[in-house]
Amino acid sequence: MLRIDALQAIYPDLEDCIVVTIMGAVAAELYSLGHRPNFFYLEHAMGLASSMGLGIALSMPEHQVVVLDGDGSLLMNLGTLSTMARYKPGNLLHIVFDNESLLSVGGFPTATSSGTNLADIARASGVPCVKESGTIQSFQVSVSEALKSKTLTTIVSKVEAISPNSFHMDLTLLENRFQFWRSLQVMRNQSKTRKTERNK
Ligand SMILES: Cc1ncc(C[n+]2csc(CCOP(=O)(O)OP(=O)(O)O)c2C)c(N)n1
Repeated sequence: MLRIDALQAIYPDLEDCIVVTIMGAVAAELYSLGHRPNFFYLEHAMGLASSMGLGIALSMPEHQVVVLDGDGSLLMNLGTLSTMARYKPGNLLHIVFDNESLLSVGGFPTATSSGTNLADIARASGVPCVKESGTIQSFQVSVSEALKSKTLTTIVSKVEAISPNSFHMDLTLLENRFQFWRSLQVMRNQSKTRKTERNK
């Protein structure tokens, strides 16, 4: 399975979600499908996309957050699984694309290529719903079920270690940062207005 095909299959589901990705290949692929102000591509801070997604999910419980992670990044911050499991935000979906490699920096093999099972680690960490998928169809179904379930879910999806045609993104980190922050503000204000309307 190619990660770009998996992303394309779930792209419509992501449109209204708050999306945080790791840097490199997955960021470039999502960007190539169409950037949105509610997408943040976390540069430099390898391993921390899930931590950032957790913080947003906890502070914006009425909004769905999706984190697009990688095996190398998750292996650098395995404690994130225990922390996510401790707080269990039902509005957080954690997707791990496991290509068994540090693809974005040349393709060095990671521990998942020699037996480490990230789904098992997520289960043992206490993540309430953990799924594994190796086909586009099962991936799409898992994502759509997770988004409906209101249960913290980690989906580990094996993908081929194939780089995007281009890593170019015509968006600087700072521009992305301010645009994303404003987009979260708009979402927050909209839900405040809806709450006020309901209470009238
Ligand atoms: C602390 C830190 N170490 C190393 C890097 C360099 N680096 C950037 S992306 C990357 C690989 C990420 O691997 P993975 O999460 O498996 O995603 P993939 O590139 O395979 O899609 C590395 C090592 C970094 N940005 N920060």
